[in-house]
Amino acid sequence: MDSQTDITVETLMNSENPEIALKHMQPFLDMMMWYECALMEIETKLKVLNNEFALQYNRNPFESIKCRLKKPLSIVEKMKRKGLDLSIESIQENLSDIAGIRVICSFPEDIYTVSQLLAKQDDIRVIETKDYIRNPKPNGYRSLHLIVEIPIFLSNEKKYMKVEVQFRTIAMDFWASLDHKLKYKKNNLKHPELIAQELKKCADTITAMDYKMQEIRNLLEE
Ligand code: 0O2
Repeated sequence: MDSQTDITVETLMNSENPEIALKHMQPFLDMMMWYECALMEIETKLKVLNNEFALQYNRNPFESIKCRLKKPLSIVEKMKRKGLDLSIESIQENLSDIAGIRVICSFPEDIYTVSQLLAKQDDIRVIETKDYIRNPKPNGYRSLHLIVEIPIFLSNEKKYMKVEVQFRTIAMDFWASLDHKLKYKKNNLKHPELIAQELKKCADTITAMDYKMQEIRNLLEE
């Protein structure tokens, strides 16, 4: 480990000398830039697929994509929660959701089509797949998560960076944003269990609707 990278993010946050803090901040800023580049790479790959589909099959495999970089404070909180050392190396090794991209599709089938097309590209390494569509979470959460590694080409090196790609339908995304509110407001609610039950029912209803709409789409395309 070189003299810069063994400075932890925590030390940086506590530093009373801004110049020293900025100097030591550089490895962290570099790392965030690498993640941002990785996001751009995946976003471009997805856009290429979308353009190709639009031209060849007259249909878009996804409706929208949203990219996000985890906030530095959330990175520190997550590392602390997991009881991990806050070095740059440890952050890269232990967190796989610093760079996140959400792909919103119209139909469940499209999720598998796009994710497979992305996963089979020869510069992508799939590290982990969590299929919460085939195996929904008990609260009703459904999405397909891929943790992938993608190379980014810097001026003098090639680096593999991890990106979490979440695929879900429009309805699943709508549901997840409401469910996200429950997670943060749970302690201030009068009847959190009741809300959770109602959300679970909604999850099941929208799933049935997603598959029904897919059936109709397939009939229309026959
Ligand atoms: P945020 O604010 O969206 O970033 P890990 O991240 O690996 O430590 P875990 O639980 O093994 O934790 O990962 P998992 O299940 O793959 O979930 C990662 C992300 O999926 C979450 O990130 C959410 O974005 C989303 N997610 C997972 N489960 C749910 C759920 O029940 N409801 C909703 N709305 N989203 C979910 P963060 O960091 O939790 O949140």
